Order: sequence, then structure tokens, then C-alpha cells
Amino acid sequence: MRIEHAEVIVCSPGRNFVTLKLVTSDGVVGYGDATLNGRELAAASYLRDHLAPLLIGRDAHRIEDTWQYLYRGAYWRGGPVAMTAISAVDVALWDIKGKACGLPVYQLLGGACRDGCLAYAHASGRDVAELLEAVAAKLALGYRAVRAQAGVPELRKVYGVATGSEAYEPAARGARPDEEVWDSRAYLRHVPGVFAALRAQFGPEPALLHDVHHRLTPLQAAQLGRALEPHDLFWLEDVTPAENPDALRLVREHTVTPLAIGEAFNTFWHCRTILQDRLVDYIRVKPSHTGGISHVRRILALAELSQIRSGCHGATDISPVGMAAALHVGLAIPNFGIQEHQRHEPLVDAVFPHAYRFDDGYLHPGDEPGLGVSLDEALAAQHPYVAAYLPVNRLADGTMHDW
Ligand code: KDG
Ligand code: MG
Repeated sequence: MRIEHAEVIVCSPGRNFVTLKLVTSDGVVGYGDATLNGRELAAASYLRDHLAPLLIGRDAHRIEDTWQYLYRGAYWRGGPVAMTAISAVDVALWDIKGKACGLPVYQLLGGACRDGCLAYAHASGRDVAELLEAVAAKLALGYRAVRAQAGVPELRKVYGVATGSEAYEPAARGARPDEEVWDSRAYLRHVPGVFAALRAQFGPEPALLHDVHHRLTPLQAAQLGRALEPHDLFWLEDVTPAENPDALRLVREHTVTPLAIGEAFNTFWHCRTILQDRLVDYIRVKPSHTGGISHVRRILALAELSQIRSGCHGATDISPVGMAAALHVGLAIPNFGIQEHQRHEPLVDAVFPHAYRFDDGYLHPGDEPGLGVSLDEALAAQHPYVAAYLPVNRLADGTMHDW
């Protein structure tokens, strides 16, 4: 079964997605997600101009060899653009293998280790009252775990907090990134009270998560982790800049609040120190940016040795193809932790009809052969690419600040 056709489809049904479509000599179609938020066209070009021509004529069943060829065979390794593109190839090949075998991908990965994947929803509010309402709404939908983000009184806008009735979307459409003003001290003063209010309202049972978006120094992160201990967080995410695992060491020494990191990682090499030294409790690598199903499952197998569990990134910039891939992995690994589920808008679900489903707090990838996701190309074509960027942060004096 040879790969005969490789095509990159860029569409924007409300937000941008890059999808790789592979077609084999037997007519089997496989999809991979190559969406790199705010850098979509770079990943599309890497795929279209550099990887797609290498795929034509290759045996579609040789997933591992293709991965090795594209990663180990390349002089320029790693980085988000290349790894997003390789991820899409790998995921599309697993989709093809599943369809060729008549089995859902999770069966090829060893079969289900659980009945469903615990999911967490997003809730945000410009103030505590609005956040309490948003969390209540997510619990009413059946979620047992909710990520809670709140506005900070001294700050005009806070990333991750919806600004009105519209759901929060990580990237805003426009030719340049929005600029936001950040103040870590104001944020640190406010957050513990927010979680005290959440626990007072909802009691001890719901799992509560919080995302810091890489903005604190190690000492500030340690202070926040300690201040949140009485409120029993499921995890505190991305407390310090992602590229320096050593920063987490100091945080770890001072707090027992569970930590998560990894949504911006793209290879095992970003994870090595963290896994070896057990610097977090949850690792957020996912098939879409971290080398596909093949590479992510290796990272998660190593994580298991350190009692670290998975917490795959699942914001809206992970397309339904990427979400399905994460769910097949999540269902099949022993050390699954939780799956992020920032729901897509109905138009996105219409462009990518899918078999995965949410029920009573859990996601299940479904039992269709392959990933169980397709692409309505005619509908996708009605929604062409629109430039969009994640925002940047500056301090009040204009200094650029970390993500
Ligand atoms: O593209 C980046 C977003 O997906 C990210 O900023 C959202 O932090 C995020 C999360 O945890 O979902
Ligand atoms: Mg995050």
C-alpha cells in the first residue's frame, strides 16, 4: 500500500487549521493535524514543500521507518514547525493503518486501559462572580474537572479570560499580535482568593486546574503553589518559561501543589530532565506538535517510569484530528491523567465530522476504523485562511514579558 497523494489543506472555520491528507494506492485516506497556532503557514509550507514530495511512493504501513526518515534522517532536527509537520505525517499514517486493519487506532496501540478519558473544560470570568457562573455552567454539562482563569482587577485584559459573551479563543484574527499588559505581583495577590471562592462555592469534589502561561519566576511560582495548597488544585500549569526545566526544581522544593508543563514541547529532548528528575506530575505533550502518536507514546512510556501522567493539550488550536489522536493514545496508555477539552465551535465540528464524544465527564475516541475523523473539503474551502496571532505581553513600562 503506497502513498500516492499528499495534500495540505488550510482552512479557517472561525479559526485556522492545517490538515494533511494522504491517499494510498488502495484509496485509503488518512488525516493529520499540522495546525501551529499563529504560525500556520510555516507548518503548511514545511509539509507541502519539504515533506510531501518525500512521501510519494513510500509504503504507508511503515510508520516508524517514515518517522525515523523524517526526523533522524534530517540534518535540521526539532523545532515546532518541523515537528508539527512530522506529527501530521505520523498521525495520518496511523489513521491509514487503522482503516486498513478495520480497527480504531487505540486497538492498534494495545487496546483500551479505561472506559473513557477524564476531560477538563475551560471556564473564565472577568471577575470572581462571572467565573463562578462559568464554572457552574461547565459542571452542569457533566465535567468533573474545570480549568479556572479569572481577570485581575488591576489588569485591563488577561490571557485565557473571555472578554464578553464570546468563548475565549487563544489567537485573535488580525495582521499583528494584540499587546497585553502584565503584572505578576497583581496576579499573585489575586489568584489565591479566586480559588478560595471556588472551593467555598463548589466544595472539595470538582477537580480545579489553573494555567499560569509561563509567566512567573521560579520563586513567584513557588509562592503561588504554596498559597494554593489549601485549595487542592488538580494541577498548576506552565508556571515558569517552558524552555528551562531547571526553573521547576526550585518550585518543586517549596510546594506540593501538582505541576504540569509541556504544551510547547516538541520532542523528547524537552522532556528528558523533567521526566528523569520528576519535576512535574503531568506532562502535556500531544500528538499534534510532539512528533505524532509514535513519539508521544514513547515520551509517555518514559513518563510512566517516573509516575508522571499524561495531560494532553487540547485547546481549540488542536484540530478535531489532533484531538482524536490524543484520545486514542489516552485511552490506551496505562498512565493517562486527564485530557484538556476546550470545545470547538459547531462550524469546526461540521468541517471535521468526528466519532469522538463527550459523556458524563469523559471523552471517548469512538470505534470507527482509524482516528474516526474526516474532513468536509467543500465546507473547508468556503473558509479560507485568515491571519491570526497569539497576543504578546509587556510590563507597564513597556518591557517584553515571557509567555
Ligand atoms: O496555541 C497556544 C494555546 O493553545 C495555549 O496558549 C492555550 O495554554 C493553553 C491551554 O492550556 O489550553
Ligand atoms: Mg496552557
